[in-house]
Amino acid sequence: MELQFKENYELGYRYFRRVLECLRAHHEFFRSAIPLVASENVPSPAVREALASDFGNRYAEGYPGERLYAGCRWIDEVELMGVELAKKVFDAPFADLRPISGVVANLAAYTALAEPGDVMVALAVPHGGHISHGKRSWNGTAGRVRGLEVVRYEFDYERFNIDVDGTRRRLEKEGGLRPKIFMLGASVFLFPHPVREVAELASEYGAAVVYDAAHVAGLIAGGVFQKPLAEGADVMTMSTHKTLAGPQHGMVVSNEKYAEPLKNVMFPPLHSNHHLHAVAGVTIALAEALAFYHQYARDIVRNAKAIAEALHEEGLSPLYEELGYTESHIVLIDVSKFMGGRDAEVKLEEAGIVLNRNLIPKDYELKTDYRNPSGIRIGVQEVTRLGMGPSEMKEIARFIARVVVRGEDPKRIRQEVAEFRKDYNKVHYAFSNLTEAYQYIEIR
Ligand code: DSN
Repeated sequence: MELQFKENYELGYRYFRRVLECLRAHHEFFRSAIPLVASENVPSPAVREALASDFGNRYAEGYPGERLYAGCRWIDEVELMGVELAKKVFDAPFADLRPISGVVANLAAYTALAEPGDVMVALAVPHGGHISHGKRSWNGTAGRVRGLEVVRYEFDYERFNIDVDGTRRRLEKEGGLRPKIFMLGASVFLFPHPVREVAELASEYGAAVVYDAAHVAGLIAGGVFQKPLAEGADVMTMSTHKTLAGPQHGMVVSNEKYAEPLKNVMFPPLHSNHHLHAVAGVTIALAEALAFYHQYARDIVRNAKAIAEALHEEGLSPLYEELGYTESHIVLIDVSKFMGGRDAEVKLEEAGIVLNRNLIPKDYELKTDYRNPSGIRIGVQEVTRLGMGPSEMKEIARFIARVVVRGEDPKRIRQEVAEFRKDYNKVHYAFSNLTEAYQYIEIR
């Protein structure tokens, strides 16, 4: 028995050490890499402090001020500040910070606004829609978990946007469909969605408009994208860690009409506890948004356009040049002249450049395997937060072209990427940035 205890201790200790080694290695990698994944960001040191706080060890079921737990005095105060800030930043009558992710925020909207079997119109995943908007046969959350019947919007490839008239015609032609929700928002989100037109179509069916702002929440907060609620959306869902650089969490804001239904599904149906350390982190991120995002959001879009232009000059093919490439943080690039999107992703990671492969419009006709699509997706929100501007976008474009266009050995570029990154290790657009962006913090 003694021997068994000793063996278990040693085995446990080996795992313990290895986890900590992996954490440290991850930090080292990101400290010296170029992070271009469009759905990520680096939060401020204050957000990281909130994540490490004791809020993360407590329970606070219910809405702030109506808790079913003791010990929530400061938790309540923080969450109520978060609600106030979210209402102000997104100009919304109602806000709820309890969804623990963007997917759960969408699930809350589906649950509050529709019943299983109801119809929802959403972008297909290959058109940029998120998996949580997906239909049952694709294992999407809306179909598989909430039992919604998901039908897709018609899509205009020329404008990379929703074709509202085409969708109207198809709904009329198919007859009998009475959508309850028109979903907007996407994971590949280059240009603002036609919210007004979709809201008009939705009103013909008495349906609600939900706008998934996960990718563009920070841009909306900074006033450079579109204002979905003012343009006719009823509910706006989001995750809180992409262009809005908070911790991984979710949020819902809405007009008055849907406040009670949303509040009622957050607890008890969808959450017991709602990750209070993350709520504190979101509240800090919203305070930073209020103070800094008018500039941050502008800088993001300026950098996205700059990197697209620079990639074009380096011989790559960023899409939608005639539309100015993008109005968001995302650029979509066809790399098929040189290699598949998967190979580009792998080789670039070897060089220390982290981004995603992505389907691009021509893949729909070619029926390309989604595992090796023709494109890559870039997001510049994180490098912008590290203080980079248009001249750094040119340097990044050159690194990418050396790997993808000129076929240089990525391992030889890795060191140069690390050198380039040395000067960009502070988080900008934050109240306090004494700790480096990817600094590993030991509190054992
Ligand atoms: N799947 C993420 C993205 O990359 O867009 C969002 O959840």
